[in-house]
Formats: sequence, C-alpha cells, structure tokens
Amino acid sequence: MQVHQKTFAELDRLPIAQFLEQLGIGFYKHSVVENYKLTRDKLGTGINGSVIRVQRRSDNTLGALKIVYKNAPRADAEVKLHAFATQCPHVVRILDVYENQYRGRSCYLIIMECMSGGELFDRIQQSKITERDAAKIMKEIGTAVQFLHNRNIAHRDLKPENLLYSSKDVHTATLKLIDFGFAKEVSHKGLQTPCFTPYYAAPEVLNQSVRYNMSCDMWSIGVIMYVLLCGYPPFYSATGQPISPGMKKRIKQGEYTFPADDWSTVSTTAKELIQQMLTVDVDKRIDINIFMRSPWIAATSEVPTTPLVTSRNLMDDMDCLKLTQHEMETALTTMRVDEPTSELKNPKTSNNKLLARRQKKKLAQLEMGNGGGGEEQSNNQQNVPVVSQNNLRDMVP
Ligand code: I85
Repeated sequence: MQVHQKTFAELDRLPIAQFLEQLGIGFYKHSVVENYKLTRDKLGTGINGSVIRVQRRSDNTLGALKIVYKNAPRADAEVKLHAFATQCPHVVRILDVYENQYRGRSCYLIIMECMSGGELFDRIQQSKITERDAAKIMKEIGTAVQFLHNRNIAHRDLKPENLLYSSKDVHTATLKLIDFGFAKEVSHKGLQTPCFTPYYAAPEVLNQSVRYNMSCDMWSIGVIMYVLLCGYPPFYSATGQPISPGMKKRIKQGEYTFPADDWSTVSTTAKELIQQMLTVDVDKRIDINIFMRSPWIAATSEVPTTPLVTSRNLMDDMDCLKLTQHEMETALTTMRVDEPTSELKNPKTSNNKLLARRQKKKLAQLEMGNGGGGEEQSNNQQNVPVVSQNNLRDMVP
C-alpha cells in the first residue's frame, strides 16, 4: 500500500512488470487459459481491442478480459494508467495482467472485475430517479474523475457507455469508470524533452495541454449531468442527423437551453452547476475540485427529491440514447488535444549546438559585463511546439 505516495511519473520509469508489482497487480507471461476459462460472451469492442467475459478457474470469479495489442500506440499507457487508477473505488478494478501471443501478435490481456450491472443509462431508462439520485450518481462519477485529475491524469473518453454498475442489485451496486484507452498523464514533461524545446511557446501554450485535457473531462461531466436530469442531450441536431453544421455551431458557441417543460422543477443549483461545465471558454470552466465542493455534490442529502422526467424521455425516444452517445463521441474526438508527436521533430536540427553557443555567449557577457546583442531567431521553426488536434482515432490502425 506504499503506492499511494508514489506519483504516476515516478512509477512510469519502471518496466511494466515492476510497475504492476508495485501496485499489487499480478503480471504473468504464461497462457491466460491456465488460470481463466474464456467464454464466447463478447462484452464489446474497444478502440484497442475486444472485451470478453472470463471466469477464474480457482474460485469461479467472473472477469472481463480486454485484449490490447502491444504495438498499439497507447498500449503501455493504457495498462499503466488503468493500473494506477485501479486504486480508486470508482474505477473498474484490474485483477491481473497477462502478456500473451494472440493470433501471432504480442498483446496485453487486462483482466478486470466484471461489471455485471451494465451501463448507467440503461439502468436510468428502466427506473424512475429523483434529483437527489442524480446528484449521488454525479458524485460517484466526480469521485473517479477527481482521483484522476488530482494525479495529473485525464480520462478523455468520459461518456455514458464508459460508466458501468458493478452488479444488478440497485441498492449495493457501485458505479465505476472503465476504458483507459484514451487516458493520458498530462504534466509538462512532454514539452520539456530535448526534441520540443519551446523557444516560441507563449506561456499559455505551456498550460494548454494540462488545461485542455482536464477541461475536456469537465465538459463531458456537464453533458452527462444534463442528460441525467432530463433524458436528452444539451446539443442535438435539428435535422435528425447524428451531427449537423448547426449542431456543431451550437456546441462551439455553447448554445443550449433548459426547456421549461422538463427543467422547471429542477433546482437552480443543478442548472448553474451544468452551466459552469458547459462553458465554452476553457479558462472559465470549473475544475473537478470546485465541482466536488459544490453543495449539490458535497451535500447530496440536501438535494430535493423531486422526480425527474429522465426515464420517460429516454423511453419515449429510444434514439435519444444513441443520439447522446454519438454526440459525445464526436465532441470528444475534437476535444482531445495532444502534444506534437515525434514525427514533427526535425532530426537535422541540433538544439544542443544552440544551447552550447548560448552558454558560451552568456559566459562571455558575464566576463564583459554587458547585455550583448540579439540574434534570437536563429533556430529552426520546426521545433516550435504545436498543439496538434490530431484525431486519435485516425492514428490507430
Ligand atoms: N461488463 N466501450 C464499449 C465491461 N465489465 N467494456 C468497452 N473498452 C473497455 C466495451 C465496448 C467499453 O475498456 C469495455 C471496456 C471494458 C468493459 C467492461 C469491463 C468490465 C464489463 C470497451 C459488461 C457487462 C454488461 C452487462 C452485463 C454483463 C456485463 O459490459 C454480464 F452480465 F455479462 F455480466
């Protein structure tokens, strides 16, 4: 349990086996079938691979096995970030990790506890909930996100499909976050490597990565909370199409309303909280700690027990759920921001030479006691860090 003191960056230096060992997670290279019975039940297909149901031979415990091909761009990051986050009670727990050959390819097999309660919105659709229930659900989601953000980790794929209940029992089930395929540790270290010396970087650029990635999660929380309280998304296409130019424009300008028919009975506190998350200006959007401290979340026992129209709306319009899911997918894809990839690096340019020259000059200045002249523009443009808006999905084979 000494792991609590160690940061992700500290642990990340270790090879995967030791990394997992530090977190008390088993890492094995023998065949997974020696310890688990694989079933044909497919629980879904993620970006990096499939998820199937498994059963531990020793005690019949149900598990979910996720195959992540080792050559996938984020394979190691997914295993490590998920393993690190597994300490949070609102993150699906990793039981073991295997490294096996599958169809001739090397892959990680992540064995998780099986979340047999299914997706959050499937449950909401089937039962009437009150505003207080919604607050409790948002608190569970917020707890997971707070755990991650306070450790410099952005999930970047917060959507209803990634929120599952641990069991079918409504009273005891815990809501947990799944899928770390897009998760990212967002410290400044990416911008400090020799390849990306930020000569031209404005101060705000240095904060951009952290701010954007974290605030992307906050926007997602805002959308999830909106849907939870009414049963339809804040932004939707008027044409019935999954995404339209009008809808894009409304998202970009933050144009949404709280239609009185469904929202008049919802507390102002809840609506204000949503507004603080669905704020277009990233600098004005609230962070997770402020969210968690807001009375609606911190004092759920004082939130009114007004019934919500959510399940009725979700039921009335089966497409609503699909629409919400699609809408979040599109928005998430455009919101994920990455540092420049190594391809942007110009290997011919030597920053070290420049640095050496600088240091020599500084010494000379000190010796001469003057400020010296300026020939600041001598380095290569290609080393300027760019915050690329690569669609990650396009980069994954
Ligand atoms: N349990 N995105 C959609 C699922 N337990 N599922 C997806 N990425 C993941 C599947 C495709 C999410 O990382 C995914 C991941 C992990 C899981 C996962 C993990 C643990 C489950 C891709 C279920 C489930 C739902 C209802 C009933 C049952 C299981 O999906 C059952 F009855 F089988 F227990």
